[in-house]
Amino acid sequence: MPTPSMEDYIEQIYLLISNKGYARVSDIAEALEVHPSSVTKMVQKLDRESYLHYERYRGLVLTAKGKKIGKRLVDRHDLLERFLMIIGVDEDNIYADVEGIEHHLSWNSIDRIGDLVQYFEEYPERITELKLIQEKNEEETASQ
Ligand SMILES: [Mn+2]
Repeated sequence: MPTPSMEDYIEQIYLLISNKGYARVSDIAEALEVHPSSVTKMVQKLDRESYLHYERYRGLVLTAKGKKIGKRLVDRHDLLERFLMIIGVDEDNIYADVEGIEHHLSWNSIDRIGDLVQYFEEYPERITELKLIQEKNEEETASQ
């Protein structure tokens, strides 16, 4: 299994390739807010562990293994964003919070959160009920 840091790189590389068709070291460095030399080091590690290959003209190419895990990581990120959105987390906090938790949950927890998200998406009136509880709690907090 990739480490949390490897996961961040594979996730970003997968996103860049899906969105732009390629992933350059400079783009990865910018997206992850790290130094390009750190990217080069990690890319070599990911190459050694056969998540990707560096090809002279095409640049970084994910292997089948890299693509599979990359898609899973991007889907996990999206799911957790939907989850935080549904439970009413402020939009400004969502991205950073997902980045903070995504590597630290078991796939078991991710799958069960997936069920919960599906439940709320299939019964949107439950989201309205949850909102009422939130409003009540926020009013109580505000009046304390
Ligand atoms: Mn992420």
